[in-house]
Amino acid sequence: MKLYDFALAPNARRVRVFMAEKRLEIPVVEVKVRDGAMFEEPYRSMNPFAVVPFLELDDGTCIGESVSICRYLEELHPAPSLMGRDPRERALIDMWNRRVELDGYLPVMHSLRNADPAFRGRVVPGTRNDLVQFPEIAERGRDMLLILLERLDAQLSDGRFLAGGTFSIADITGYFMILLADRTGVPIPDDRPNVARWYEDVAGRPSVRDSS
Ligand SMILES: N[C@@H](CCC(=O)N[C@@H](CS)C(=O)NCC(=O)O)C(=O)O
Repeated sequence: MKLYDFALAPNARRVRVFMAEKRLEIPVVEVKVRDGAMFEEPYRSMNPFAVVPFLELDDGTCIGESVSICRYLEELHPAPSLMGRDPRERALIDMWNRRVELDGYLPVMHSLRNADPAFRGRVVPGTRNDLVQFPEIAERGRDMLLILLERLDAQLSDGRFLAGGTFSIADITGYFMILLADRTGVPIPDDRPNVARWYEDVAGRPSVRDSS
């Protein structure tokens, strides 16, 4: 098995944190994303969506999508569990991970790509074209993030982690959402103390500290 990675990429870091929590060591191939290596062979055939991360199995199968890679690793190595130990836990963790990913991580990612000049011509991940950057998308991404943070602050008022008392994939997704938001100039608002406390807690985990 090999993980195709780019050290600075938040989605690749999500998988590396997941692996570190499970103490998994998988050989890593660094793809030079800034040079557009993912559009070249052999990477293009391995992952036609031209993004990292992706996981190559020993039989040549390639699995893209950070959450799908994590799902595969969780099933091979169930302990410690990061995606739930029974149907109830699995559903709740999946629910929080989806809420964070759909309502926060993706809007913020689109916000960054529509605001930062470094993403001109690269507005959609895994593409190079002349799509224009829309400031309105950047702004709406920030609006969506702030709505989500209000909801997460309420959720975190009586639990240490997003899906309750146990660290899970939802916390990993949430942590990188906050990092991306910071890059768009939106820090955690002062009136979201539970989010701030949770973020510091997650940031202090060795798996997270060592993933950069
Ligand atoms: N939904 C995919 C997104 C993967 C993605 O967007 N990866 C970024 C790095 S964080 C990438 O490879 N971008 C290539 C580009 O900028 O064109 C996942 O969760 O793995």
